[in-house]
Amino acid sequence: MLPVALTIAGSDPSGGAGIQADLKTFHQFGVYGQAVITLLTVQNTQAVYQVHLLAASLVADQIQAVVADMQPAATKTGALGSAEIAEAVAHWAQSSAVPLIVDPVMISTHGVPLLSSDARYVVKHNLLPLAAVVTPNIPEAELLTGRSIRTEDQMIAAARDLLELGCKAVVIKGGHSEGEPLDIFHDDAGVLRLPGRRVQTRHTHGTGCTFSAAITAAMALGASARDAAGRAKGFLQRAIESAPELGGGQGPLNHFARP
Ligand code: PXL
Repeated sequence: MLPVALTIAGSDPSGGAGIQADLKTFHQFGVYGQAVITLLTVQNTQAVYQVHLLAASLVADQIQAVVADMQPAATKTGALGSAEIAEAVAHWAQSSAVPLIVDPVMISTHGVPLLSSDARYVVKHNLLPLAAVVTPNIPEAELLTGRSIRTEDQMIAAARDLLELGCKAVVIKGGHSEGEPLDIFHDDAGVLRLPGRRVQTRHTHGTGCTFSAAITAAMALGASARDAAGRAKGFLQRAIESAPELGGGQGPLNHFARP
């Protein structure tokens, strides 16, 4: 049977981030994608011009409609916008038995907020405890833990703080650090270092969405969180290295990269 994965996230009409990146990534991994929209952005590779949140009830209704008909094998969340939407998603996730990957998206590539501060509280206390994997970048991990993160030891300490909230695994993405990027995977079996190679490029739009979508797809195919994180890391490296150089700003990755 074709595995199904569900993304609950914002729309990026330029196709590089949000649900569009998630669906392309699911497809590239051979997984059928369902997509529930939480918010609409008006953006291209150069700027975000508008953000419109959907009503929380409309998000909840979309989820009910698709999962009642086709059970996903894994689910991910991206930009959630408001506390009401985050609560609706967490409420549903409590009754879902499949792995939940939470990408705690807070700002867009261009620095526009995609999560209010009261919604951040809901994500931290209602959604993270339900997650199989949480994938913050360094600024997001700093906001979620209140720690300043500069070193590998600080990344590990932040990952431990997040594990204490109840999630099963954490990947702190090191792309925002100086030098060669190092991601830290941490679960109850310990730390797995995921080193990468820094690519000198401006085409990094949608890296976080694509990474968490790749983890979700790999888990829908039956991989453990640990194996899924390793596979996602390889896919991301190749997708950044072969980015198609589209658009006049921060362009998309190559979603045709080898999974
Ligand atoms: O990568 C974070 C992100 C998530 N969701 C949407 C986005 C972005 C970044 O631009 O546009 C809709």
